[in-house]
Amino acid sequence: MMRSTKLLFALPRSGLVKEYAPALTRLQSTSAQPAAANSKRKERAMNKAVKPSKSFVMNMFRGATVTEQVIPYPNVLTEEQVETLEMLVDPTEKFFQECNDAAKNDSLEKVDEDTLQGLREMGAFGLQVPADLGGVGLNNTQYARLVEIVGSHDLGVGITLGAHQSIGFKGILIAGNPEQKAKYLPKVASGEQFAAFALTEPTSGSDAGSIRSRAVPSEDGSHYILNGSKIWISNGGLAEVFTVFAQTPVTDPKTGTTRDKVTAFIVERSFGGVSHGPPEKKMGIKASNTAEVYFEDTKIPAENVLGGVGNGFKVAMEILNNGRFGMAAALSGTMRYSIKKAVDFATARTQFGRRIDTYGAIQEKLARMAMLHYVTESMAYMISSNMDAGSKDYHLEAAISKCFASEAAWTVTDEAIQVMGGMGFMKDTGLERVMRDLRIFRIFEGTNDILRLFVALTGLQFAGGHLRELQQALKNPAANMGLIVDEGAKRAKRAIGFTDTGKIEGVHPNLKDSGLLLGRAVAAFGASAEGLLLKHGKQIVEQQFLLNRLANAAMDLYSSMVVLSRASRSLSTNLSSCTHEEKIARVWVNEASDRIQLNLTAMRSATSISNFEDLASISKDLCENGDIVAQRPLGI
Ligand code: MYA
Repeated sequence: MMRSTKLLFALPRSGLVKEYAPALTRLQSTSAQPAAANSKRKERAMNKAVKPSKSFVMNMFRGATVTEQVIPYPNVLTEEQVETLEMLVDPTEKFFQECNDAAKNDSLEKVDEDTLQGLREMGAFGLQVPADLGGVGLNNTQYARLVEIVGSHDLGVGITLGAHQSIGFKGILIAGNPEQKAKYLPKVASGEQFAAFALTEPTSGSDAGSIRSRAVPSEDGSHYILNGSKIWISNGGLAEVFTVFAQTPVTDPKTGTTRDKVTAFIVERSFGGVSHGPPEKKMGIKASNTAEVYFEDTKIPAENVLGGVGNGFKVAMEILNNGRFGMAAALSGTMRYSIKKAVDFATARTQFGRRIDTYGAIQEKLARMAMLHYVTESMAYMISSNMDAGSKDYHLEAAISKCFASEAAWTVTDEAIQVMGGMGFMKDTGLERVMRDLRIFRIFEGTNDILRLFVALTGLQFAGGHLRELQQALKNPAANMGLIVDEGAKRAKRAIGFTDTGKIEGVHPNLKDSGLLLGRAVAAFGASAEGLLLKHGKQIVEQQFLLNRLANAAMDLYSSMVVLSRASRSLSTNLSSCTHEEKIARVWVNEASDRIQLNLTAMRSATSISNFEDLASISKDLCENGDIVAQRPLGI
């Protein structure tokens, strides 16, 4: 405390006020420049009061390492839950090896009925539905382990099952009332009826709040009439039960004004007026059904409103947040499959008189593939465990895991094909289908681009809330000395070039240096986030070149924390693979730390900023021209 106080006075309080007050005001004032309505909404959101969060990622944005959810690496399963899982893992693995043919499903563009029936018998349609409602009653961590098996064998089947339970009826599970659960969950858990999640529309993809489907209440309030159309709905041609999002008129009791807000509904095909288009022809996950779904004067009983009238956007976000870790789990299974193929090939193939796994070029590929897999798997189970432990603060982590996993699985499978050379390119090797299947994962369930913006803006909103707290505190320093001292000390240390010690408690001594690197990187990240807020104020919402880099740095920080934590646990428990994991963690954190520095520097370097301006202008030239602008070198 003595030291902090001294440092606070190194930057006199008047200096703190002088330096930060105008910028803090910029954070609160309304924007001078015109902005789209959506941006205006986001700018307003930057003013929201700050709620405390246990999320490691959220707190990184204010330069703090809050490790409650990340260290020690969580292990939530009871002995009984492990036993249940043990009873399920082998039969599931065996089923996919012996009864499912991914190549056949892909070429037939559907999952054959025998496979579906086998999955029903295994309970695969209701893995997380409580046992008393006909499901298997697994928690998120147990579910992740089974989903990993599905992902390692057949992503088309994975999406059929995932669109059904990870998003299709997940809303009923997490936001349904007891009557809704009792009525619908048994039928969907048994697989007797398929479920689907109907959000996306022709004019509403990433901008989920802009849907146009509309449900109008009847005069007596007993039902709604729904009209609208949805596109690219997984299981859309198969489902009997839909979670549908539509605009409904909502009257504000305070002002008496009525405006449209999104409401979620449980819609049965049997309600009438529900139809669908033909199965879409897709690049991958061909075995899963994707179709347009139309609602024409569909009569929905009022009791089928899910999560309250006008709360549909939040319901949609909660469903998506809740399911995203599943993608990381499934894709860590996919990576395992691709890596095994590459390793089998590399250890059997001889060229220039040596096995190719003895060459550095191949070694680097295999090692990087293993690292990407390790990070993804560590994230999946860290998040599932946090969720099982009751955390509500996992949204940013889940979004990061989805982005990371979908990019890592793409890279890993691409590199597996590269290791295998011409053999990797052959259809029979089984990687070509996986590559096609994987492409959609960077697009659906929130594109990686939109999720990066979501991570960066939500984190900045949180950091901005803390800055405003500081501003309020500075108005009454006597009453807020503690906060002012802590925050002032942090900034004063930075001002005199003093680097935080960066120590993260709980990291194994063997990985001490990596822990220090990460701690320092978090402090630098917090300073950069604050710098962005002070420089741009609420206009930061328009700075996507910067937000992207901030999100990339956030992903590197979280991935580093996760692997350090897992490897530390393995070292502490002397797991047989602990030295292998230690090497992975060390290399990952070293390299991530370099990337973080690059990204943070790019956000403030004059050259990068000028590059961003040029890039925006190059893109504008293209779009204005409607084609490539540069003349052909031959002139013809
Ligand atoms: S389904 C379709 C997927 N579609 C999307 O994911 C849509 C992406 N868009 C969005 O998420 C939102 O529109 C974004 C915000 C993020 C762009 N959690 O003004 P706002 C709150 C909690 O920023 P917008 C598919 O692909 C926010 O704080 N809250 O909103 C099938 C604010 O609150 P308040 C959130 O700019 C895939 C309010 O909302 C979140 O309009 C099939 C407004 O915020 C959030 N995330 O948009 C996959 N976002 O008002 C199958 C915003 O209080 C599964 N908010 O300030 C496969 C599984 C794996 C396999 C399994 C095998 C078994």
